[in-house]
Amino acid sequence: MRRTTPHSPAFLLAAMLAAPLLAGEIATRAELDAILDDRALLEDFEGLSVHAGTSIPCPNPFSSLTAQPSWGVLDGIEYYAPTNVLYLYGGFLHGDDSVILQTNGTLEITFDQPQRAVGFDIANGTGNATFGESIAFYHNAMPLATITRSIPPAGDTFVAWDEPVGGITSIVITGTTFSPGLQGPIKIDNVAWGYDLPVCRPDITTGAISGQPGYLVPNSVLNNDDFFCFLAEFADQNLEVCDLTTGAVSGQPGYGVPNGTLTNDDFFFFLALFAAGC
Ligand SMILES: [Ca+2]
Ligand SMILES: [Ca+2]
Ligand SMILES: [Ca+2]
Repeated sequence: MRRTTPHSPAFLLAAMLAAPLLAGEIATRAELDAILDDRALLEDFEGLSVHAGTSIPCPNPFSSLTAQPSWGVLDGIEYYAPTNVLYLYGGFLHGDDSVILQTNGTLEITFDQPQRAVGFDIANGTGNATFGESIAFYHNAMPLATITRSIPPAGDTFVAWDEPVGGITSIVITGTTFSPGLQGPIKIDNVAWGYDLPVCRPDITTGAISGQPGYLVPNSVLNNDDFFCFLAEFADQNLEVCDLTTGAVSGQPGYGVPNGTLTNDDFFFFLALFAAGC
């Protein structure tokens, strides 16, 4: 069957250049929940009872693989403190008793799969010191964003990031100011994630010729065949492959969420995926 290419090379180049920036901070837990939808996983660290004001050291790194099964730690995520002890602390969050994961200096969170969006609470359990924290999000070695927060005594803050293209693979939280020369405590709780993205989303095929073996079978290689395969499937109105988003504007509702129709927005979204590489 003869295929038509819907766009000229000049159009494709223009589309590449017009591809929007592809990520944004999520302001509220309600917004994060809306993105994660029914895939949401929530780690509240309540699997172990910890008396208020006391702490229990945990394995470091801490994950479902290293924790006692009875602690009920969720799969797919690891917490690691590279310079200090990691422990579960019986503290307060939003004014209520809560078990909180705590360390000093630096805390690294790593996911088994790239995540569309991730968020969590950071608490300040002290009565008199303001915490300064920096929260850096990564896709593998590539920095995505760094958010800094000042958290007043006995307060808490919510931090979340949306990375629809490529996803978040790790987070590094650093206590920046507590007292001179001392990196501050890091206390996190209610970590939410669960929207796995394929490791290489724009890798959709092995070859570009419909009907050949390997067509629409990803091969862990991203090249022009994937691009031309997308074009062909787009021309054929293949929703399963090509419906990637509702709109083309990062941060708007529906960004990165399929909506059952194919428009230029889906095409731009794929271009952004392709340009981002793997
Ligand atoms: Ca908790
Ligand atoms: Ca491929
Ligand atoms: Ca669409």
